Amino acid sequence: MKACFIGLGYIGLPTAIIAAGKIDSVVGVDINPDVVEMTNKGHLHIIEPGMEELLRKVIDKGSFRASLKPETSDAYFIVVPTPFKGDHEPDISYVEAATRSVVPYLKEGDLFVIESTSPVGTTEKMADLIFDLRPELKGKIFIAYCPERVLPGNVIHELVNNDRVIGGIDFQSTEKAKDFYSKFVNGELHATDARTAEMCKLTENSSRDVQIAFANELSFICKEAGINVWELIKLANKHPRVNILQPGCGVGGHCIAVDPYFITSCYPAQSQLIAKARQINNYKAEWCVERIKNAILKFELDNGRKPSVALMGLAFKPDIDDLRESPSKQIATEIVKTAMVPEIYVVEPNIASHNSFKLTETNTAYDKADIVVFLTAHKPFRDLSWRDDKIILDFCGIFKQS
Ligand code: SAJ
Repeated sequence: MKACFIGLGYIGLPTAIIAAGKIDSVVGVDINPDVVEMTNKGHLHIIEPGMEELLRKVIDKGSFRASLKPETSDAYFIVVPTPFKGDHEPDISYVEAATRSVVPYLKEGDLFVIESTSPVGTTEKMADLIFDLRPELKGKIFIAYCPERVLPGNVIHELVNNDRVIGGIDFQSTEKAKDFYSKFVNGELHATDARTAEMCKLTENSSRDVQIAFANELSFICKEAGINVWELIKLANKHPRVNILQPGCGVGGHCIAVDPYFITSCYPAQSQLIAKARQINNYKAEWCVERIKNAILKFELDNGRKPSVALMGLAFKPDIDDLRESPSKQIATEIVKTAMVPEIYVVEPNIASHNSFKLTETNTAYDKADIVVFLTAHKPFRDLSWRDDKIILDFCGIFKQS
């Protein structure tokens, strides 16, 4: 059995490596020559704990190799990005290009799977494309969609143990794809059709976005009502059937803040709640900026001098070094640019340096600043003690005092 993975990013590379631990031969394809060279030398170009050791193992075993071009295989996996074009419209041109790149290699009995997050109908579109170019393969190859659900940082465990949803363009395709994934997935493999599998991925991340928006909306209401939102949510969650998430600075990363648009751009009239949740979560960062600016103004009026400000955390969620689409970074950028204060200390304990922010160590910033703004709930911040001599804006629940 030989498998070919197109796209060696945050999902494609780990999946190819883990599959190579269980099957004879895997070729991982990427258009970036640096990625291919690095990977073949046993170096990981992404950050994922434990993955580099696994990469070296499968290279030594002879079951994994990276390449710039696809090769004749028994199964092909499309794991490339689906970015936006225009106003949050999904752009499936990478999926299409990756599909075109494997079409010449396809033969009777092969399996073709899309893993990339995709708008509903993409798998059927790619099936049409394949059969347009290779009509003799109609009914003779197996085509399915199988989204990933792993949490970055815990990929080795989740890739193997999470349940997966697998949807073929027909029953035989679903079964063939299930058979492949069963070689390295211990979680249950749930069979469905391609459109449901595509929608399932979008639904999972939209559901979380909507739930976080509810928590963020409560934070706006509680600020007006003079109620501690953290205490409110803790108490409401004592109800046996209520489970409210936590408010924060907004929603970041490359998944939850992105995938809902795949629904809203295709079904605008039917997705009012999902669209509103996106707006609320985006607005949360602006609301935080306003509150910081107001606190600076009030300090100046009360003390007759401008305050120094500490901005604690840039990553999009706690205890990681990933700043992609981070609302904390967006807030810090805006405050550094517009707040006319003598000193701003930017703190991100998970990275050594940053090209636009001068970073300060956690305790130094906490000691020196008049106003301390908690943006991301990193562990070193959670270890700090409350200080009555500071103005603390706690947007991510470090002390949960206001
Ligand atoms: N957040 C809150 N409040 C909360 C929980 C999270 O504001 O109570 C914020 C975080 O601070 C962060 C954002 O939400 O900015 C997203 O973080 P996350 O940990 O919820 O999710 P991701 O983006 O790291 O990974 C998600 C996961 N999806 C779900 O939990 C439904 C993961 O399983 C998916 O594989 C991944 O998206 C993906 O690739 O789609």
